[in-house]
Amino acid sequence: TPAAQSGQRPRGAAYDSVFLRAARNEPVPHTPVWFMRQAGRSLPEYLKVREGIPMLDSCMRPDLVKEITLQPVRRHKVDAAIFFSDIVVPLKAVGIDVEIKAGVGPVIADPIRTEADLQRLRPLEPDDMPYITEAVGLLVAELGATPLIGFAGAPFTLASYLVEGGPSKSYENTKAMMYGAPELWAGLVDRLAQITSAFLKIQIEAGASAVQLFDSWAGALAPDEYRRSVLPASTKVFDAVAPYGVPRIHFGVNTGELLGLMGQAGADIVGVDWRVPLDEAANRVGPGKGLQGNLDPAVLYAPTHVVETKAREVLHAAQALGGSHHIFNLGHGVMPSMDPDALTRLVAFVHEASAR
Ligand code: 1CP
Repeated sequence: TPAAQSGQRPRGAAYDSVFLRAARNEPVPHTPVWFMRQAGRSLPEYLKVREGIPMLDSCMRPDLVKEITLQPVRRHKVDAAIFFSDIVVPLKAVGIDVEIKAGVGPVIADPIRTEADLQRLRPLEPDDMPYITEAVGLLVAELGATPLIGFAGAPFTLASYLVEGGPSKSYENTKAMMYGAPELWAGLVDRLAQITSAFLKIQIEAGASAVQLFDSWAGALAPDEYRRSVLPASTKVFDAVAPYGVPRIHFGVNTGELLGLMGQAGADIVGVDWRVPLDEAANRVGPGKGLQGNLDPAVLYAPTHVVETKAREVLHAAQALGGSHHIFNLGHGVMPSMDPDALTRLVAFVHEASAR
């Protein structure tokens, strides 16, 4: 579009929100906070509207996507909404037979293991996901000054589902391809970089004002292997959305050893799980980038005063960043069994304790 080509997007109603100001490293009245997996799973109102509707069907219904995305914003007063969808939705849009099984996760009917399999993975076209464009449009209109974060799965994490056929702990088939058939692997992550870039562009064009790339399982890789086999594809994704000028967040779990490389891929903000303190993460990521995180999600099961002590420690470590440039989050997603009220209290606490 002309806006993307000129590098200029109209400034939406959320432009001056605390979340987007912090993401741009501008002064903020308090640290912004949102949660991964805030949309769904732990909320009774979510379970109610989802009753009897398969996960991927719900992602294709703009009315439901809008309602589910708004639920945690209403309840917790978080500083940003995360779009309700899933990383495998664009794979379904290009014709991959994928289903999300309750209590399991994404399951792929015919895993991709050979060059012939790879040919089934066609590019994602801008008009392939009209339901996403519609849902984002409805949401942005309703959210007003609250920003909407769009997202996608990074090439490695998507590849792990496509090659294994479902969730995995050891990624043996994925790594067998990566080590043993490097050209096939390169072709796979290259196609996924295109699909992921196109999915992010669809969300940004429809009004999402930040994006997060989830490379949730990249922590399974040694830094050298990440640099050789994953970084080029993820870099392509960040480059593809750079012209829009929206903040780009890069997140993974168990990625302490990869934080520097994940920043290098082109992120403006690097997500940190709870295993590395934020001041140390800042050293690894280097100057000029923001950090997001990094309270251990399991802390939410402890009494309120403990949650608050631990949250204060995160805010304190973030001061190594010079005040702004920190977005408070958990080190990974909200767990289904968490008490939603503990999350609501945590949001209020972060706002209060970081007020300046
Ligand atoms: O029926 C249900 O409620 C299914 C549970 C569920 C939900 C609510 C799944 C299955 N996905 C989602 C939504 C979802 N997935 C969102 C919505 C917005 C929000 O965060 O609130 C997002 C951002 C995702 C992204 C996602 N899906 C990731 C990356 C984030 C992360 O947690 O690291 C991954 C790895 C997936 C795959 C996936 N989808 C669903 C599950 C249970 C899983 C993980 C399976 C596994 O362990 O491998």
